[in-house]
Amino acid sequence: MFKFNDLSQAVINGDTEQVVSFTRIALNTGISPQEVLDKGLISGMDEVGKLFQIQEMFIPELMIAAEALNAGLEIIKPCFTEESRSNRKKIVIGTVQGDVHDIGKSLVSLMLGSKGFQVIDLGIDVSPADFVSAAKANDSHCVAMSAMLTTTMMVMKKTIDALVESGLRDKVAVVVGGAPVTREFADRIGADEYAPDYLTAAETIQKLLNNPDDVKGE
Ligand code: B12
Repeated sequence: MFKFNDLSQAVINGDTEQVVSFTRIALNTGISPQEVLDKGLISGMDEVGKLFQIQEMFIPELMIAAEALNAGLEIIKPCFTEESRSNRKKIVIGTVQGDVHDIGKSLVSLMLGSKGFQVIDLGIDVSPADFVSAAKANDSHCVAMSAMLTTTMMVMKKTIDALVESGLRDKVAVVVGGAPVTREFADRIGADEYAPDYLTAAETIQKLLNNPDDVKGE
């Protein structure tokens, strides 16, 4: 019988082989991809975060755990099929400059893709200039930024400033997220929206792009 705890523990142990095998078992048992993600993979990574905080885990182990989680994600990805191809609005997404955390950003990316958006994922350590040129080159409707460090949060503000300078700010919605980011912070730096997790992120962006009047920057 499949137990979510076994999958979480495999993430904590950084055991890629087990993560892959338990993820497959869970999906074959008929458990929804959403549950496998939330109760297995992400809850394992949450525990890793706690162990890191109390110094029972260190950077190399964190990296191995992240790799194992990503292997599970690769198996789940195809389960999030697109709801419709009608929604081809373009979203440029990335983790801001100086920041290499990509798991949360990739989950947001995945959900947006499953909602039918065209997602241009710039990866990690993305400079304000790169966000601007990608938004311009792709004629994108939204720029979504992720930051996981208090030290990199302000790069979001720099990116918004760069969008203003390039004349693009009125044309693109800006959405921000990541563990240290709050709605209050998002308002303060002039973002249009904030979301605390990947599900809310996809819903929020969908609403925002379908109701452009709600875009605060306009
Ligand atoms: C895994 C991890 C790493 C891995 C990252 C591997 C990878 N491929 O991503 C590695 C080992 C590389 C790493 C490095 C570091 N890390 Co680290 N890391 C973590 C850890 C344990 C988990 C992060 C994670 O993946 N969570 C799981 C995902 C699913 O959650 P999430 O990222 O929050 O994303 C969700 C939401 O935030 C939201 N979201 C995310 N992005 C976006 C974007 C948008 C647009 C929206 C709307 C929503 C949204 O939706 C997501 C899904 O629901 C956290 C601890 C924690 N509790 O967060 C520390 C943590 C973020 N790291 C921390 C630190 C300090 C570091 C280092 C500085 C350590 C060091 N001394 O070197 C370096 C920094 C490297 C750098 N320059 O970026 C601190 C940050 C402290 C702070 N407040 O600044 C944390 C909080 C740990 C701690 N408690 O101290 N880390």
